[in-house]
Amino acid sequence: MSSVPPASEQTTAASSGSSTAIACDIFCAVIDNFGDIGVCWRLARQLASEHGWQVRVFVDDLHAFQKLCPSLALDRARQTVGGIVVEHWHEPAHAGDTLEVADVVIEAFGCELPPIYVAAMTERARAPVWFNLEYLSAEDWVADFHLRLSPHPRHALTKTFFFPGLGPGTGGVLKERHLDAARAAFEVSPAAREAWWRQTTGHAPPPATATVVSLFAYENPAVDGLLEQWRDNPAPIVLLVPEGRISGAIARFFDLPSFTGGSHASRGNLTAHALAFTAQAGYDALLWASDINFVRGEDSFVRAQWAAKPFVWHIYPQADAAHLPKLDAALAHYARTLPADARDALARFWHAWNGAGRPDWAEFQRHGPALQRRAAQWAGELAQVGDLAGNLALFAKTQLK
Ligand code: TRH
Repeated sequence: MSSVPPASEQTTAASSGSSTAIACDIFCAVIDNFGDIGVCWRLARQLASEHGWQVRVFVDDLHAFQKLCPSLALDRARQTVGGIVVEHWHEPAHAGDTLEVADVVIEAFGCELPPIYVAAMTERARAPVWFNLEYLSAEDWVADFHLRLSPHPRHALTKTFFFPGLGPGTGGVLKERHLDAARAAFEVSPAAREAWWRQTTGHAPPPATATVVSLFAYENPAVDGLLEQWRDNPAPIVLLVPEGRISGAIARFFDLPSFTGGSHASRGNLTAHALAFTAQAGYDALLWASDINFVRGEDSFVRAQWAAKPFVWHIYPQADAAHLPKLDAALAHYARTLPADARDALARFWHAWNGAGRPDWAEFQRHGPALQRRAAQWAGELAQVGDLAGNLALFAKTQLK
């Protein structure tokens, strides 16, 4: 499956809540951070709002979820948020208060479904469409494994592997239908920009001579050298740091006890604002308001690509450096048509940010115009692979016919 489903296949949102709507259960075990629930929640919202599916999310960590979705109650076993049912999946065997099996079952990132739920799946008149939604990887093998089937060893059930990816033949990545229009509206509106800066940082937008950088990253020893380079940069740098794992290093640089939301600091040509963690829907505006985005993990990495600005990826580190081929695979797509010198500079910077070398900001900036052009072009190329939710919904519908 390599293209966006035609509009006629997609526009079923009006059926939301009706008894004919496709029911979908998404199971999400949070390993760490926000990406597991971040991806599941974005997918859930899109399947509900754009495809009219009745979605239920089982998630085992409501605290992580609440950071992305502040209206979530921590003490409720079952609640409805924005039309989506959220079940606190509090033990591996738990499968909801009432054991209903959906038409489509998505097991995210290899989490194991409750055995009682799998048993109930076998009793359904028609077996549900069962997906194992994998982590995103830009590696070439992904297209070969996308949509491969895995028959259950004991039951008459088949699981389909659904692989997100950046290239043709993969499941693509999540992209809401309204996203480009929302970004364009933000970018052409000085009033929206002004309001965003005042609300998010408490300050007016910086002058056009400043380079605005958003910084969402894991702990990273390379940040100290980068902060020094920003401090000594000939033109102003405005740094926007959502509070999190890198905040301690920023605080140390500025000799502050902490750098939590609402903190500000300056040194030389560097001004930094700490931002409170926003609800998920608000994160895109941070990327749109910035000139260069440092992102991490999976979901913010994807959002940076749709923001069409140059970005630097702090990939989720894995044992035995298993993440490094994934980093290079992403670079191979993203940097494909860049002139050789800009491509090398980008690769050096990404590698340095991921532990190999020292990031050279001046070199990165020198290639700014080429990187900006490529970022915009790449967003167009990536869109050709199709939106993951649309691709998944289309495949599920063909199975349910
Ligand atoms: O939090 P992450 O590091 O998640 C990671 C990855 O998903 C990784 O692949 C996975 O193996 C690991 O978790 C367990 O980064 P990611 O994927 O970017 O998720 C962050 C989410 O947080 C994303 O949905 C954007 C959201 N977010 C907000 O909602 N508000 C904010 O202020 C910020 C900074 C992020």
